[in-house]
Amino acid sequence: MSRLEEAIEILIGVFHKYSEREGDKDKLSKRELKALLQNELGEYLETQKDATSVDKIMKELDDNGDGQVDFQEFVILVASLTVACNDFLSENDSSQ
Ligand SMILES: [Ca+2]
Ligand SMILES: [Ca+2]
Repeated sequence: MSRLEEAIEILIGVFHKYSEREGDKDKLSKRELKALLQNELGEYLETQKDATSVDKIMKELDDNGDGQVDFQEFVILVASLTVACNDFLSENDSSQ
């Protein structure tokens, strides 16, 4: 398996590790989302310590308005973080 394929599998695995905890096993409740953000994206999302930003992220991600974050909605967060991270790394490169 290539590294990218592996990364995709990891992404799916991480999502389900949290989505299976309660309620719908294919969707993240607010509590599940919060746990995922804190445990898996703590370095990227410092602000997650404060509960209002979990609310905000939930609202932004919940495209279909069902109060839960499904995998499709979750990958949008990952994609935008990946873009932000890439921008950050490129900026750092050019300043050297
Ligand atoms: Ca769930
Ligand atoms: Ca949703």
